[in-house]
Amino acid sequence: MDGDLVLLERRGAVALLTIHRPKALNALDRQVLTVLAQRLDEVAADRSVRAVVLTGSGDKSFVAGADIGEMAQLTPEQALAFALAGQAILSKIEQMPKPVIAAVNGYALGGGTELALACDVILASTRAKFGLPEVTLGVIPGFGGTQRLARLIGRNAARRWVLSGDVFPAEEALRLGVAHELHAPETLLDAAVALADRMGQRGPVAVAQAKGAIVRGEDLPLNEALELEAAAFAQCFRSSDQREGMTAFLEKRPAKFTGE
Ligand code: DAK
Repeated sequence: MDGDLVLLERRGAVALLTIHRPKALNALDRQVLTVLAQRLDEVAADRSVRAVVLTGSGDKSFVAGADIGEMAQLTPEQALAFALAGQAILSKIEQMPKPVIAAVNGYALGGGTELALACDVILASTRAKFGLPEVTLGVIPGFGGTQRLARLIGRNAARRWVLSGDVFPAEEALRLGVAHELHAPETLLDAAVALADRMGQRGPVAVAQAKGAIVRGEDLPLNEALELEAAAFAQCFRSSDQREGMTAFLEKRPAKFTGE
């Protein structure tokens, strides 16, 4: 069934999405992308979900890229539509008002690295491998890789990855700030769920406003980005979460946030 291509499990307030196409190392074909978009809409709309973890099925691969067999057949017009569809899904992750953590459990190549880069946090297995090998196939990264990677690690380091197509070990991703933390393969998922759970316990309105301010502010000059931050800060004061968070502190008790 199509729905099985991206499994959705609940771990308390955390939604765990697992890309499940093991015979192709979880490569992203059109069906997987369609189901992933649906799953992301589902978890975004579900108010009981406070944070999301995204991972790949099995112990070998997070996502081994866009599906090469499918891409091989594309006309230039279809390639444009494919790239735009992939970019739209990654934008869903960036614009979702909830934290999304990538648990990179193995190969994250091409579209796999690009998918992880759209997430808020990347936790990687010590066995993970990252890279943008598109130039080895005669194309360029099409799901935002040339843009998000350069913004994150600087264009100099990004050129090293993109122009060579080399595959990099998890330690290099950590050194460059692509991955936030490395974990043993057996503890990676628990660490990702624990971090997502912690983020999910914070004030949901504040978390959403903070994520939005970081993502939207990145494209703005500093003075405009600071205005955006001030507006987001003020927006928190329209929430009961703000009153609850501060009252709870003053009353020396844990806050009970509702996301209102
Ligand atoms: N697509 C389709 N099938 C894939 C795949 C992929 N990306 N990666 C692996 N598979 C399949 C293999 O074909 C194989 O299938 P069978 O032969 O068993 O039927 C199965 O998964 C197991 O793979 P291997 O036998 O190759 O396993 P190994 O352990 O030997 O090697 C590997 C693992 C990850 C090193 C190797 O599979 C590999 O190099 N895979 C390709 C990695 C790659 O190049 N990924 C980047 C894809 S390019 C754009 C939009 C998007 C993109 C670009 C442009 N526009 C529209 C402009 C994005 C591009 C990419 O992501």
